[in-house]
Amino acid sequence: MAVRVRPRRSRSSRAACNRTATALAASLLVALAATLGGCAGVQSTFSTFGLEAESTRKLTIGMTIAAALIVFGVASITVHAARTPAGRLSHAQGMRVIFWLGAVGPAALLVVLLVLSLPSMRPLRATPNDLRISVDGEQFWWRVRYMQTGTGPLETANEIRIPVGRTVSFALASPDVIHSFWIPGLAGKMDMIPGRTNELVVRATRSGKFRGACAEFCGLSHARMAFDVVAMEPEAFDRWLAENARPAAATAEPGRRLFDEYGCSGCHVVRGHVDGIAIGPDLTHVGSRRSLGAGTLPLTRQAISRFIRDSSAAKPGSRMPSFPQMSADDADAVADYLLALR
Ligand code: HEC
Ligand SMILES: [Cu+2]
Repeated sequence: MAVRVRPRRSRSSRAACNRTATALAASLLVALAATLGGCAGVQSTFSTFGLEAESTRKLTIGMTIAAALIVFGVASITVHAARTPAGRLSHAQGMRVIFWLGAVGPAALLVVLLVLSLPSMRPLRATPNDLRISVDGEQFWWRVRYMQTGTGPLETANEIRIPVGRTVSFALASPDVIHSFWIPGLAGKMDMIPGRTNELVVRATRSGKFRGACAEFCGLSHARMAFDVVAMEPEAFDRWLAENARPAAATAEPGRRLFDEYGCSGCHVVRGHVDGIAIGPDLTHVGSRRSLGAGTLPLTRQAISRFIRDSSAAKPGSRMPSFPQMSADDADAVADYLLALR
C-alpha cells in the first residue's frame, strides 16, 4: 500500500511545487512591472536631463549588469558542485576555485568598477558667472531666490526654472529642520541643513518639465513637499526671468480686497499689490505656477478655494492656517484673484 501511495503523493507535491514556482514567477513579473513603470516620466533617475544624473544612470546600469553576471556565475558553480557525484572533486580543486573566483576575481572586479566610477565622482565646478539660485527647504514648501547682479534677489516658490546648457549653482539651506533637495532626473540628493549652506552645481542637458521632491523625512507633510522643475532654452529662460521680475499686474476684484481683509499679507507677499511679510510662499506670480501647495494639488480655482478654507486637510501640519470662517464665495473670489496673478 505504502509503495502505491508514495508516487502519487510525490507527483502531487511536484505539481504543487510547479504551481508555487509559476506563482512566484508571476508575482516577480508583476513586481517588476510595478516598479519599472516608475522609470519613465517627470520624476525618475532613468529619464535624465542633467549631466550628473546621466553619469549616475550609466554607472547604475553597468553595476547592475556586473552584479547580475556575478550572481549567474555563483549560481552556476553552485549547481555544478551540487550535481557532481561525490568524490569527483578533490580538495585541491576546491581550493583553487576559492582562490581564483573567491579572492582574485572579486578583487579585480571591484578595482575595475571603482576605476569606472571615478569619473562620475568628480563634481561640476561653479564659476562666479554661473546662475546662482538659493533654495530654502521650509516645512513643507520651497523658497526659491534667483540671485541677480545689480538688483536684489528675485523670490518665487515651489517651482524652479533653469536654463539648458548653463551651469547652475544651487545654495541649499533650511530655517527649520533637515530637508533633502532632490531632482532625480537632474542630479543626486543634497541635504538642506539648518545653520549651513550646501552647494549643488548642475547643468541641464535638455528642456522639459520635471519634478523634484524632499527626500528627508521632515514632518507630517513631508510626502507633500515636491516642486516643479522647468528646464528651458536659455533665451526663453532669460525672458521668463525678466517677466517674473515685474510686479503683479492683473487684479481681480473683490479677491484682492478680501486678500487684505483676511490678513493673508501677514504671511504672503504679492509684489506691487501687498507689502506682506514673507513667512509663506511669495504669491506674486502664483497663477503661472504649475501646481499648488508644493506639488500637492492642481492649480485650479476649486483646489485653491479648498486649500484656503481647509489647508490642514490638504497638508496636515502645514504652517498655513485654515480659514473655515471664510465663505465659499469669498474663497472662490480670492482664488480668482490668485489665478489672475500671472
Ligand atoms: C500664518 C501665516 C499664513 C497666513 C496668515 C496665510 N498663509 Fe498662505 N501659506 C502659508 C504657508 C506657510 C504656506 C506654505 C504651506 C505649505 O505648502 O506647506 C502657505 C501657502 C499658501 C498657498 C500656496 C502657495 C503655493 O506656492 O502653492 C496659497 C495659495 C496661500 N497660502 C494663500 C493664502 C491666503 C489666500 C491667505 C489668506 C486668506 C493665506 N494664505 C494666509 C502661511 C500663511
Ligand atoms: Cu522636507
